[in-house]
Amino acid sequence: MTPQPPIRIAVVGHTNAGKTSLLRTLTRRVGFGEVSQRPGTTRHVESVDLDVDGAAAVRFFDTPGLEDAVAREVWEETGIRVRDARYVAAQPWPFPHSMMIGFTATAETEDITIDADELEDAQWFTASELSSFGEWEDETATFRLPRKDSIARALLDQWISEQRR
Ligand SMILES: Nc1nc2c(ncn2[C@@H]2O[C@H](COP(=O)(O)OP(=O)(O)OP(=O)(O)O)[C@@H](O)[C@H]2O)c(=O)[nH]1
Ligand SMILES: [Mg+2]
Repeated sequence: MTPQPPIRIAVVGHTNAGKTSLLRTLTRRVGFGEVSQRPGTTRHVESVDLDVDGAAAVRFFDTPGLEDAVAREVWEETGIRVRDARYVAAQPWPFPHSMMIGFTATAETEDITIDADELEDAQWFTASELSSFGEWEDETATFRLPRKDSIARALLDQWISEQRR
């Protein structure tokens, strides 16, 4: 019988939640990856197999914590350094196997250098500037807010109300 390829499972979650430790336990490989009390320990995706009868039945992928992924993506796509990434909410996304995950973070630098393959534009706006943007449906507006049912809008609305306090 031809061996079946292993089931592939990625372990994704907050930093320092015990992702690498979980995989060490599940696969009984005490030397897998690096475990520490510090956040941001796992820096790259790394796989580890769960063997059954000498063949890999499940291939797990350990991943960097979401907070690190946020900081790396913001840096790669805008050239801005951010810290204190904090999870706010998540939303299923209608493409297969996807989920939008919303974070806030504090910028440490302000200069923007966009990655033109990923972003069309990036700019800074104050809360009052954002409040004057048109609604998503208003095609006459120069700048429009995201749809009301989107996570992008929820993040913006939350941030605007915090700035007004
Ligand atoms: N009390 C307790 N501590 C745990 C458990 N699992 C992991 N830890 C501890 O939590 C800390 C983080 O564990 P890691 O496995 O490095 O967590 P991680 O999610 O891979 O972290 P990053 O790679 O930094 O995102 C370590 O000090 C672990 O010893 C658990 O089930 N209970
Ligand atoms: Mg880890």
